Amino acid sequence: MNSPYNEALGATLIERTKREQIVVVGVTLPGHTEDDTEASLDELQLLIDTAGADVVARLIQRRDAPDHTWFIGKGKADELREICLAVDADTVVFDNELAPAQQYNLEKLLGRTALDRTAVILDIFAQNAHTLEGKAQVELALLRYRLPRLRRGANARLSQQRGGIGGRFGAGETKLEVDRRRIMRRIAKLETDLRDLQQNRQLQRKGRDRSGLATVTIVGYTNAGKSTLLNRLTHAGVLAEDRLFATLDPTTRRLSLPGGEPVLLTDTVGFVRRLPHGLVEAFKSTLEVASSADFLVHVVDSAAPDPVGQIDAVREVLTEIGAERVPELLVFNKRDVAADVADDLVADHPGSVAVSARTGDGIDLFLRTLADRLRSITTIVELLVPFDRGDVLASVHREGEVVSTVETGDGLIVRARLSDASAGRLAEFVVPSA
Ligand SMILES: Nc1nc2c(ncn2[C@@H]2O[C@H](COP(=O)(O)OP(=O)(O)OP(=O)(O)O)[C@@H](O)[C@H]2O)c(=O)[nH]1
Ligand SMILES: [Mg+2]
Repeated sequence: MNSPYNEALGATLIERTKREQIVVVGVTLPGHTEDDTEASLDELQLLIDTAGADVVARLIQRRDAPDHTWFIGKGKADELREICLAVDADTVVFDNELAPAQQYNLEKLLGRTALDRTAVILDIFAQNAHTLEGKAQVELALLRYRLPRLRRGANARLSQQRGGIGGRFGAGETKLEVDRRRIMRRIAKLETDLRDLQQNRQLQRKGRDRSGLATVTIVGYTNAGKSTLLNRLTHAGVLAEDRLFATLDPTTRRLSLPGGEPVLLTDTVGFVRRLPHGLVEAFKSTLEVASSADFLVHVVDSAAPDPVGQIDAVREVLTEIGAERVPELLVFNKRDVAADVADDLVADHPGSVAVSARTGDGIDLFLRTLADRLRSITTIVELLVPFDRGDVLASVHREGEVVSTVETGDGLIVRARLSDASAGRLAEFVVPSA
């Protein structure tokens, strides 16, 4: 397509991209290096790209503590204003979390929307939510983010500039009290809806537990290849793409492990550094598939700039959702493009495996390892089964592995490897261990 030639100017005008133009700001606080800040800004840039906007400039400042009013120093804030004018930016995004007052002050000074990383992540989640529950969870997180940021009469230029992430998240102008009440009502409604959905799911899960299958949840940093792995193992047909937070809603498939015992494998939402707390809170019911799982498969992108940092970030979120005690198998993925790194990581993390979910390399070993690990986490319990309870004996055989049986006068003493869930269901027959 030809660019339009402008007679009056005597120049060919290159059409400006329609995407929102963004300046990103990072602050290096004590305990961090400039490299940390750069890496974090790289990731923020990826997040912004995923949200559908372009980063046109970055600014970094080292500080002992955030400034109360501007987060960055006043001089730096003025510099930021100059940069915004020079590149004609629409929006400024801080990598650090801004307090509502800082956000407001910056918007007034800059004459443009000022946002933080949290807003960008919320925006991506909002674009990717598809199910009823996913949408409700995202909306809840959005409203909780917006509530303390409502302001009366923000400046005029801001209310004109709309659209893009800035338009969706800027402080903006509002009929304060009306909006506040409306938002609070909506939050209460969403909380009730989500509780209902969650109860529904718990009923379903109880039904699933009766199947006696172990539950395995795939967790990991966003874009690590979780969905690709689920697809490789079960032909689930889950959307996998080079995009952050492609998956928000859990998908569960049955997977047969070598040795025969099937498990239920679930793929779910990915994690990222500094995942907004409000989002984790809102996604509690979705994230429950991790905390209630018998076992976690933790997928790591070996080709990422800092795989170990990603592992730490994932473990932080796992702790936040109460899943830190669930046993985990580390899987270093994308071995096809980062063989050396993947192999080094395996050497550093005993018991882990390296795979390529894309090519299938290492998948056999992964499945055997998973089967072994699952066997070892199920405990051996002793049950006293009355002779007339053939049904109980049958479920022990179906759900676990019978190690030995001995006949006594009262019934059959059965020693079996059972998952905690199965042992719990058969509690009335379990002989308490001394
Ligand atoms: N080279 C290579 N690329 C892979 C491999 N596994 C996944 N990918 C690519 O990595 C990108 C992310 O894969 P997904 O499976 O969507 O990752 P995910 O962990 O589900 O990501 P989210 O759902 O967005 O958190 C896609 O472009 C995949 O094709 C692999 O083994 N090797
Ligand atoms: Mg996915």
